[in-house]
Amino acid sequence: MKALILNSGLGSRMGVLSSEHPKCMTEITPHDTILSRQLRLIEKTGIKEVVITTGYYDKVLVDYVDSLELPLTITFVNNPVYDKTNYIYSIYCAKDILRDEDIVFMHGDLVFEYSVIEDMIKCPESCMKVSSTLPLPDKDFKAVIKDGYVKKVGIEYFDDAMEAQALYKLNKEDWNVWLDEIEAFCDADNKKVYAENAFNEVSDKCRIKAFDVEDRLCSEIDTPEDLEVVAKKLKEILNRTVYMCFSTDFIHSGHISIIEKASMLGKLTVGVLSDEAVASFKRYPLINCEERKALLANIKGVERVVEQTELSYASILRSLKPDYVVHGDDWCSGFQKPIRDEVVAVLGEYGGKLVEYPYSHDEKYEELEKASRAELSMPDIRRGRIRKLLQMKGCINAIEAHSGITGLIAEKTTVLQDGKTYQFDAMWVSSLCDSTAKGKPDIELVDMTSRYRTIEDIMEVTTKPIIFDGDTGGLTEHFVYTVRSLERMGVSMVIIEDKTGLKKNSLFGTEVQQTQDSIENFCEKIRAGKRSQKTKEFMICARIESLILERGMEDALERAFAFAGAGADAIMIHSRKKDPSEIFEFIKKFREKDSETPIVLVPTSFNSVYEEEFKEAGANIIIYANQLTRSGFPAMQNAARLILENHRAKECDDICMSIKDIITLIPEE
Ligand code: SPV
Ligand code: MG
Repeated sequence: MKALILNSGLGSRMGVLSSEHPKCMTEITPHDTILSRQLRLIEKTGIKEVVITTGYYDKVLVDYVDSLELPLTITFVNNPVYDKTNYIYSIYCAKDILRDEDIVFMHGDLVFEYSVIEDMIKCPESCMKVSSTLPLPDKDFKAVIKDGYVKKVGIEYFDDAMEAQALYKLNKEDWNVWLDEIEAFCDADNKKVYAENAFNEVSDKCRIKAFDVEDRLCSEIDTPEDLEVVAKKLKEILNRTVYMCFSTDFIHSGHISIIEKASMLGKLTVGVLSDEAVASFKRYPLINCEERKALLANIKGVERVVEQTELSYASILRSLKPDYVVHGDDWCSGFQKPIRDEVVAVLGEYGGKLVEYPYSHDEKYEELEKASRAELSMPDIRRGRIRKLLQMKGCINAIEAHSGITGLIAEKTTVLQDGKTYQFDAMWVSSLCDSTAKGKPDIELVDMTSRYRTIEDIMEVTTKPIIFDGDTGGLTEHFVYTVRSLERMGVSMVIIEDKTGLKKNSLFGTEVQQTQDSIENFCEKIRAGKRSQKTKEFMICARIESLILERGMEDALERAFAFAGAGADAIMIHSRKKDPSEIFEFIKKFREKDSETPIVLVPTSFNSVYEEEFKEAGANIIIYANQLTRSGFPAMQNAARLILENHRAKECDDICMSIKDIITLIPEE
């Protein structure tokens, strides 16, 4: 597509303002002339080639355009008889480089806002700018419109007409028809009329849609009075405010291009989504919010950056009240749709507008996103994530995973509720569920090599951090090796319980023989583990079984303080009572003396408490330790039973996941 700007004329109604240069060089803002603004906006649309017809002060004009140093290929075509002809002849002079091209064609004295040219270019049909809201001018162009298409253009038409300006987007088929007629007019020496006179002869074959821009700015400047009005409106437009929000941690050309477009609408404020909000719907950001803010603040067109702390735009929009919100149209469907709907509603409260640009699925960008995800799955990046999440959120949750597929469920399950997105923060590799998946009892029978294999299976397909159930940790001499292996694999935390001998699952309580380790012994195990680890990030959590074994609150607290003193990075207190009061009592008493050490809970029995209540009480990690296993296996048993009962599989189809859902859960590499 080429742009054609007609700048041959005298512009005599401008008086002294055009006495030493062509009218298009008139200043309209402290930074722009009519022409420099037109060229900048043309360039933003992606058009690379411009044809400018010259005449009056042609050398001044050419030198001026050169001095702008714009990244455009500009061809000047001189109309040697500009003072004796109208612009129909200027076009005629340029016809050979204009034929067979889609073009945007405008008068050189036209000032418009960016969205006008942008929307006209997007229009699939040829079109001309009209306005249904402006009054019909006495002496300027009007377009006669029938069924939405322009039939005649001229100053003499008033019936069925709308105010119109010489700004066209013309597809080459229509343009060639009009250009042929222009050629015919000029060949017949009919050079003193408007190019539109030629159009009026062929409007049945050259279909131009009336493109109604209503009261958006698109005006010509003929007189100093016009200049005053347009400059004032332009100032208002340039003071408009625009808001967009980014969650990205790398900037690519797609971002640059949407920022450029957004900045054309007004002063652009970029919201940078907080780490917590990003982690809640996408993935953990590779760089933190402050760094992402710095990245975006330095992009051309961005006036300022602010932090947006929630996925919902509602509160930030109500406080900033931007004239426009800009976003890609990818949020028109899918999980972001409710957020978009809310934006539309909030903008409606004060008359703001939503501007959406087509979202481009570019393989290059998808590769970048994939690479970022891959990076997040790397041991060194993954390992420190629990500490970071604790810092960021105060209280996090984890769900059990015992295989690649349960890891993917833990990784991907997302719930959108009240404008917020919820995902699990981490995964728990439970000894109970890992053993159960292997058909074995939870008595430290599944050896470490096999447990590591489970971790590998999960890590291979996920990025979320892992908390490993280390049972008793085994002998201290063995535990130090376990710590190093887990650390090397990228596990974030191991939880070991203060029991010795043949460990049985805690939920048996006192129904089975279980031996609690001595405080001294267990403290030594913790110390040895801490000494052996190679990174600062890895965490060892000490799990206290006193309440399970009915040894009382005092014993639990004594152990908790001793284990924290021995260097434990967190304390897990366990209970198998439905009533959560002993858990709350422990938290309260522990927090009276230790406000720092994170408290971990596994609310399998005391499952009526909400996360927020645990958080308020002072807990930091909530582990849903076995729910995928406990819900999954009965479903499988049921399917197996249904097949046996019916001697075919049809009856169990309704309880089976569709193949399509399975495919989308498991991404292809
Ligand atoms: C596990 O999930 O294996 C645990 C937690 O250790 S519990 O089963 O509650 O003991
Ligand atoms: Mg266990």
